[in-house]
Amino acid sequence: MAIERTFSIIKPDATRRNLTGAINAVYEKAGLRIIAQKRIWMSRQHAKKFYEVHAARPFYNDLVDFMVSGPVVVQVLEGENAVQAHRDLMGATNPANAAEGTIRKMFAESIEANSVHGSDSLENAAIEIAYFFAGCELVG
Ligand code: RTP
Ligand code: MG
Repeated sequence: MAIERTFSIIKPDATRRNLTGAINAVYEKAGLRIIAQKRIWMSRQHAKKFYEVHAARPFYNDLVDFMVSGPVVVQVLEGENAVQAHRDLMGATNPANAAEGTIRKMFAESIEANSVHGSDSLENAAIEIAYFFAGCELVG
């Protein structure tokens, strides 16, 4: 299996409840290495651009409001098959549908305030990593 890098966000509902360490422990226990990490408060402009792919969806404005409602922790995770491995650890978008043991099952508050973001493809991972990090900030 290939060693990949994926992009992750610990969302405002999780930072507010002091869950950064608990979520990072899930990643590290599963063998994903946190090779870059910073806590930021996204501007509305930054969040709107990040979620532009969802601009036509009914939840877009609420999602942007939520993502700028508090600090987030943006991260780059590295490991075997990291994109899919991370998605598997996150669980379904709606925590009501998320499998036992997944981050969203354990921690998410709602379909919107669902604690974590993860890239959905290797191609998007590269785009999202470059949107938040300079190459020199990735320390593998
Ligand atoms: P993410 O992008 O955050 O990793 O989550 P995802 O792939 O599982 O879900 P996606 O369809 O890409 O949706 C992005 C985020 O929008 C919020 N959402 N709200 N109110 C709603 O019906 C609704 N649907 C999605 C969630 O925060 C979701 O993670
Ligand atoms: Mg998504």
